[in-house]
Amino acid sequence: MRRHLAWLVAVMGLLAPSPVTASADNPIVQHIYTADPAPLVHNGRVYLYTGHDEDGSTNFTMREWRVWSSADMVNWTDHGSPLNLASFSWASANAWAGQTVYRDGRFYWYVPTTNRATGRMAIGVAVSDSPTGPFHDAIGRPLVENGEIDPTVFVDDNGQAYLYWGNPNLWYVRLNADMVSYSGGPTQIPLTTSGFGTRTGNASRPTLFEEAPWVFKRNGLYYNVFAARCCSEFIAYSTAPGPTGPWTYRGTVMPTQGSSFTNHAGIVDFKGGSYFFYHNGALPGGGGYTRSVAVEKFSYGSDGSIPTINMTGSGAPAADTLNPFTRQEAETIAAESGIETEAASEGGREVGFIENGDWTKVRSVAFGSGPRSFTARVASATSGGTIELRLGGTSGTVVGRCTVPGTGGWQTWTTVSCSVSGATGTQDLYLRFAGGSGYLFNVNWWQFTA
Ligand code: FUB
Repeated sequence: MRRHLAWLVAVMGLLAPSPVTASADNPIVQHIYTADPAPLVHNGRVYLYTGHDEDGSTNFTMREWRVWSSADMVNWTDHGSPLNLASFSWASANAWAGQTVYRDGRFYWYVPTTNRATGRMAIGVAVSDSPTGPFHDAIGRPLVENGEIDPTVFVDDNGQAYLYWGNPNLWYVRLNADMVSYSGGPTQIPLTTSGFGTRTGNASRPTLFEEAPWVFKRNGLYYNVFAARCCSEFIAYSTAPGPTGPWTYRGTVMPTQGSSFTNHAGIVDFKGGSYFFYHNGALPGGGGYTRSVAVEKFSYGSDGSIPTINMTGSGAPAADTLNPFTRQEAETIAAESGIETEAASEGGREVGFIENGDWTKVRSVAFGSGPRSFTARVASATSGGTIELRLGGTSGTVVGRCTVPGTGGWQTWTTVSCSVSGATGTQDLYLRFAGGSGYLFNVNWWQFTA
């Protein structure tokens, strides 16, 4: 998807106090449309599992799931798509809202998708030894199927895991320790107005619960954060003393905002902060079927309550700094304009489809007393161009210029270096790409030298 961010910067500037940086960092993924965020914290990183609204989607056209990760909540690495409809031999359409959980060294990704044989939505489960995949269908058939959607999985302190899902109802099953089978049958959680709020004007749905449950436990209290009312949805929550209830409605988390008629929440604690993930239609061309994932930081009340959280263009503050003296993937990005990512022949992904004036931004880069040189892994089937290293903005101070030659192919990689001066302290770094017309070059990774 080719797009430019001037419009986004202007619009998001209206939603939030003007950030110090020169661009909006929410939505956190800006080169494709994403939806239905499900964060997972593991070994000092937050992994973010999302859906992918295809360009031009007009009715939840979604064929694959995507993975992103971050060590600081602002710079997100694109890990591509390790799971798609073809991963499930029985699935025919609708790669909708899932969640990944970790247990005993493996990652289990629960997803709703259409069962070709029945034409109904079913819940599948994929498994991997790595949070970024590859994932494969764990059982070769739906784990559970009743035409309802949006699985969330929670493992209680005693090891009992629960799979919840539903729209229009709310169901759970007790998962076995293998995470790919369950004991007992699906059980319905009573949708009472005391438990899930009161909806008016819809006799068949008297409570606010619509879809997208997100169940977790904090300080002994069980939370169910869900998409409420339709449409447009808002995010609400209920709490309970146990994993199956009884639930008490606690109110709004995120009001209806952001030009998508759905919303979908995911919540984690990370590096001392609490973070609320959601989606909206904030990117150019965005809307109800072309959504984008965003994040806000928040604090629980002393009574465990979740405050009202509004969508912003600035997003979360950095939870950490980024070390430029270790190899950084070019596809680790806080904001961008014009670029895309694709698989690199050397492994991982690269930033590609770069044209003159495109850029990527990396936030909170800890330069310390200042690097002396910059190295990048690059390839170009044309005559290359220049990587401009700028501080604070796309027209900020240039601290280095690296020439990228033609290498004879888009996957013919070479390493280029250039000197750097004037980059000290912790600053936002912009890699601005310059050259002639057409595609210039690809970048796999970069690194500064002290
Ligand atoms: O993304 C498809 C569907 O839209 C999800 O399953 C729902 O939660 C809503 O976000």
